[in-house]
Formats: sequence, C-alpha cells, structure tokens
Amino acid sequence: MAQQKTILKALAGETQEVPPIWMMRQAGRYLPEYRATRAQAGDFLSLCYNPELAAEVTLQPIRRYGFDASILFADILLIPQALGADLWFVTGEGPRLSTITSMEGVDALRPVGEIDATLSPIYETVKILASELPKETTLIGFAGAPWTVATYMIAGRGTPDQGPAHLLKNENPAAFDALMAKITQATIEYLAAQIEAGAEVVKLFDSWAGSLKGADFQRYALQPAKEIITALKAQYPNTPVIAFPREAGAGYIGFAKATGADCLAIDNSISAEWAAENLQTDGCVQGNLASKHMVTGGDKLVSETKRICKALKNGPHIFNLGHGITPDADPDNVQRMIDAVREG
Ligand code: 1CP
Repeated sequence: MAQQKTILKALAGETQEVPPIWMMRQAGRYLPEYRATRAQAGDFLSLCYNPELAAEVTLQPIRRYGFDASILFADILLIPQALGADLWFVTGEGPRLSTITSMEGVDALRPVGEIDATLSPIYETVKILASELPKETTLIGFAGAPWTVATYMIAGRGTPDQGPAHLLKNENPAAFDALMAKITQATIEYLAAQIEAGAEVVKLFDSWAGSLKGADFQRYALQPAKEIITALKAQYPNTPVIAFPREAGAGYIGFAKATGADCLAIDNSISAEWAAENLQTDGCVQGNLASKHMVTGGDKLVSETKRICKALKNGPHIFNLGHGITPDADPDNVQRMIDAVREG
C-alpha cells in the first residue's frame, strides 16, 4: 500500500500529529549490543562488508527502540575505497586514506563502472534488511556528498577546516573538479544500486558543507546534490531523497527546491523556529536536537525535544538529532527522547 509508513508520509509532505523518529548513527558504539557485534566482526570495515552482521547492527536499534526508520550500516568512505583509495581506521582516532593531490591521482582511480566489485556486500545488506525489517519501518540508504567525500580523499583523514581540500580546489581546480565529477558519478551508481536492492529513501550527507562559502557553496554543495538527485529521480521518481548540507546556515534556504530534495536534514546551529519559517515552507524538515543531550539527559533533553516538536508541528517533520549520536551517550536518554516526542 502506498505511503502507509510514517516516514514516507512525512517525506511526501504530510503533517502528522506525532512526528516519526530516527537518529543519525543510531547503530553505534553507545549500544552494548553494537560493541559486541563489532568485536565479533573484528574491526569496523569488516563489519561494514559483512552483510549478516551489518544487517544485525542495523536492526539492533530498531529492536531496542522501535525507531520509524532504519539506516543502512555502512560508511561514506566506502566509495573512496571502491574507487581504489586505501582506507583504514585508527582506533580512537578515525579514518585514514591514501591522499589525492593531483590530476595523476584522480586518473589513477578505478572507473566508476567497477565500484560494484567492492560494494556488492553493501547491496546484500540492503536486501537482507528489506526482508527483515518490521513492515512499518522505512529503510534508508545513504552516501556522502561529493564535497565531503573529496575532503577525506584529499586530506587522507578528517580535518577541522577541510584545509587540504580548499587548497586543491583553489590551486588545481582542474584536478579538484575531475575528482568531484568522479565521486558524483560513483555516488549516483551507488545510490541507484541501493534503491534497486530495496532502499526506500536515500540520504546524502554533506557533513562539511558549512566550510563552503558563497559561490563555492553553490558550485560544490548545491550543484552536485542537484546532479545526483536529478539522475536518481529520472530513474526512481518515487524514491524520496533527504539532503544534509550540514551547517549551511542561510544556504539551507531554497536548497531543497533547487536540488529536488524531498527533505532537508538540519544541524543544531539553526533554530527549529527559524527552520519552520524558512525551510519547512518548501517541504519536510528533519533534525535539530543537539547530540550532547543524549549524554547529559535530564529535564533539558525533554524540554528541548518538546520545543523542537512544537516549532515544527505545523508542517512535515521527522524527529532526529542535528548530528550523529556520540559513543558516550546514555542509551536510556534515547528512550527519554522518544517518550518525549510520542507524549506530545
Ligand atoms: O568505531 C566504530 O565502530 C566506527 C564508528 C563509525 C560508525 C558507527 C564510523 C567511522 N562510521 C559509522 C557508521 C556510519 N557512518 C553510518 C551508519 C548508519 C548510522 O547512522 O547509524 C553513517 C550514516 C555514517 C556516515 C559518515 N561517516 C559521515 C557522515 C555523517 C556524519 O557523521 O557527519 C562521515 C563524515 C563519516 C566518516 C567517518 N566514519 C567513521 C568516523 C568516526 C567518521 C568521521 C571521521 C572524522 O571526520 O573524523
């Protein structure tokens, strides 16, 4: 039956009395059952490429909390790896990749047509989830947006200011543009394959969009999102897309309309009241609760949760955090947040 799931209703523009809920990084280290399965897999990448165990960790927060959506367990850095970059994770520090600093580096990457050789286990995970999720739960696939993925491919790691990527963009725009074009094509392929495997919604994470200013924001955040969404909508017109140009500030205004996204995910640097006035007029809005409340809890968690629900209650809304839940979060606070949303 069409549009019975609460998440799909919100994405179609419906205003609901109680907003549906999911949480960025809902499968993750704050959950003891995740840590156990990750230990069983060996390391993080082995977990991503093991369809049974990746499906298991995706299902864990659904079993524990009954979220309305589940997000595929994988990572945005699998695309660079599929394109031929070396990728590894340093415990306690984060990802490391071989770096790209020239046109030769871009030319040495694998053709986009070859990414499925690496990524097929991910599509297998999606297939398992499509058959095992409760019928009311929506399955979200995802990828990193080209700028954010490029920042890691150029620097070889997470960076506070994305300095190396800005440098390549400014000093060797031909190489930078070639890299962006390659990631854009790979992302279209990757998300299309996730949809074919059973993803009902896809989300594009542009975690570092906030460091692109003015014309750069238009060119490297908005345009690639538009290109990806246009290509996906041509093949899958009924699959909703969520865009997350994190910390875009005023750049959020008009972003959904300009790119064709069905929903804007918002961080916590803007207010829900501002989002209601400036963004929700164009469609569904998701996000905004600061992740720190999942660590600190208490009355403030409940009052902030209710404030966000109230501010966004007159339009399509999916309750979520402004960024991923952190490993030091208390699993009981997640339940408190869900109760606060559902109590109204
Ligand atoms: O140690 C562990 O178990 C690994 C921690 C972890 C997890 C749980 C990483 C490493 N990635 C993930 C899963 C993940 N990553 C998901 C799964 C689904 C879910 O939300 O539950 C998703 C959607 C991502 C997306 C992702 N990975 C982003 C975009 C969203 C965001 O958080 O801004 C980014 C930037 C990454 C890169 C990455 N992967 C992992 C880490 C620690 C990072 C950030 C690195 C950094 O910048 O320092």
